[in-house]
Formats: sequence, structure tokens, C-alpha cells
Amino acid sequence: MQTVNDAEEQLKFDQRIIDEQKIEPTDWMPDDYRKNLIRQMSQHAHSEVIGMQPEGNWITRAPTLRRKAVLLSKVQDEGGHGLYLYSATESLGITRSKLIELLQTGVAKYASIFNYPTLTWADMGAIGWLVDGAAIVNQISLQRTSYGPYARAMIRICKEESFHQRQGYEIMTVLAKGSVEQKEMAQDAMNRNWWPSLMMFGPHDSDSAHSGKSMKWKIKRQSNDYLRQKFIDQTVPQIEALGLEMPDPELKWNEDRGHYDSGEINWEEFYQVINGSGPCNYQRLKHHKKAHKDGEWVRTAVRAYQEKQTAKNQTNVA
Ligand code: FAQ
Repeated sequence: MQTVNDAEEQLKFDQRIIDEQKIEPTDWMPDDYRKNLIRQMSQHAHSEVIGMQPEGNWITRAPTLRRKAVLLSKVQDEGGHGLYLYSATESLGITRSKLIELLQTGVAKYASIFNYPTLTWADMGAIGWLVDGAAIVNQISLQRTSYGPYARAMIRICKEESFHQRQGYEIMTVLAKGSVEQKEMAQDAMNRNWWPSLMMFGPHDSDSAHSGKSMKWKIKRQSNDYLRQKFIDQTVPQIEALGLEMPDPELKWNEDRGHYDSGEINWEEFYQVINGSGPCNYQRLKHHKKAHKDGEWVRTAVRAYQEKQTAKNQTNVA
């Protein structure tokens, strides 16, 4: 039941959202706002961490030392993004171990794109270019999200994603201008990653369960379809510059709309993947569970160190 105090706090909260002021961890916030943020931010963190796996598979097989160093650094960056986002989510009053439990039991989702396999080196180009490219379009918008710690994490993350996008495009450029086999490999990787990249923006606005509230609270600043269109419009000229065939025959400039038209996403596939039945869902979670278990000794050591430091500080105070 809402008390008089809650009603007053609600009014103040609503006004702060209207005034574009950030909501900070110690501020009063409606329960649904908190829950919705925990849901979206934790799924974002999980996506960054699970997203290390498809590219991590290629670190040992990168074609040159330079490519290996760049890929290693990119994959580490994604892990770092996950850590900022977990910390920002914890500021809402939920523990990291609970968030991991929700991921590992299949309650919390992560971006569907990471449930597809990376079959050739060209996937490293296509992921950097298309997946990081799609992530940036979404995350630039989230830099203005209403929750302070999330908005600030996004500013730093976007800078790094921008480098990731460029290194992916550079891999694609080299392959597309290389031998016939290399060009075919680039085309195939783009074709396979195109539709899953469009799926990253979520269902159509009319089918998006959370958009109404998230837009009202300015957690989301632009809709799923708006951002997807923006990504398509900026990416088609890049495909032309690479000299590759369009991955969707319906991609055509529409003079009246001032945007590219495109074919329809296979939504049946999207729902299958987000509900756990994509090509690599089982493998991704299995690997996460093993890595988490293998890292238990690190968490135990950190806890022991923290306890020792606390005891030492208490002795010093006494
Ligand atoms: N995959 O009502 P909506 C990256 C779920 S970071 C899986 O529209 P919302 C960096 C959605 O969670 C990529 N699930 O939901 C990188 C909800 O399910 P729920 C991650 C999806 O939240 C690059 C249900 O469908 N980025 O790539 C997907 O308003 C390379 C209904 O959907 C973010 O997370 C999907 N594609 O809008 C790392 C950005 N789409 O929770 C490594 C932040 C929808 O009720 C390598 N997130 N669902 O069980 C967002 O902007 C939003 O959460 C959306 C979805 C736009 C993803």
C-alpha cells in the first residue's frame, strides 16, 4: 500500500524524470523502476560476459600476432564492460551472486546474438562491425538513460565499442579486398550475422513488453524499431563500400520515407533463441558455469583478504 510519504516521493521522482535529472542509488525510486532496471542492466552485463565466448574461441587461431593482440584486448574490454554493469546493477540493492544465479538458471536472458557459432575468422570482422555496431547505436541512446550509474557506465563503454566496431570493419575491408576465397568468407560471415544483429534491438515496438514503462521513465530513450532502422541506414552504405552483396534482397532506399526498407526478421527464430533453444545456448551456459566454478578460489581468497583487513582495522580503532 502506498503511504502519504511514498506519494510525495513519487511526485518528486516524476518531476526529476521530467527535468532530465539523473536518479542516483540512494534516491527514492518506485519498485517497478528498480526491478525494470535490474532486469535490463543485468541482462546487459550478462550479454557482455557471455559475448566474450564466441570471439574468445578465435584468440588461439587469429591469423597474425597483431590480430591476436587486438582480439585479446577486445575480448578483455567486453569482460570489463560486464564488470562495470554488474557493479552499477549492484547499486540497486541486488548481489552479484544472485545475478549470476539468475543467469545460470535461465531466468535472466542475454543478447540472442551470442547463441550463434563463429565459424570462420571472418566472423571476428562481422561481429566487430555489425554486433558492436548495433550495440553502439543502442548504447549511445542509453548514455542519456535516467539512472546515473547506468548512464555513466555507457559513456565509457561506448568509447571502447567504437574502437571495436572499427577493428571489425578493418578486418572485413581486408577480406573483402583480398582473394576470391577471402571475399566469399566475408560475404558468408556478413550474411549469417546480419539478421541476428537486427534481432539485437528486440521485438517490434508493438510487441515490446517493457518499452511503455521504460520510455516513460526514460530508461530507454528511443524505441527498438527506431534504433534498428538507424542501424540499417548507417550500415547499408558500409556494405556498398565493402563491395559485398546485400544480405537481404529487400534492402532498398525509400525516397519517401528517407530510410532503407528491409525484409522481415524471422521472429519465430528470435523467440526460440531468447527462450533457450538457439544453436549455442546450452554450450554458452555450460561454459559459463564451468568458468565460474573454476574461479571460486579467487572469490574465496578475496573474501578472506577482506575479512582480514576488516579485523585489522577494528584492532587499530580499538
Ligand atoms: N536478446 O520488451 P522488450 C554487446 C527480451 S551488448 C535476448 O523489447 P526491453 C556488446 C527482453 O529482455 C548487447 N533477449 O525488452 C558486445 C525481454 O525479456 P524479459 C546487449 C531479448 O528490455 C559486442 C523480452 O525480450 N545490449 O553486444 C532481446 O525493453 C560484441 C521483451 O523485449 C543490451 O543489453 C535480444 N536481442 O528491450 C559484447 C542493451 N531483445 O527481460 C561482446 C541494453 C529483447 O522480459 C561482443 N538493453 N529481448 O525476460 C536494451 O536496450 C533492451 O533491454 C533491449 C530489449 C532493446 C535489448
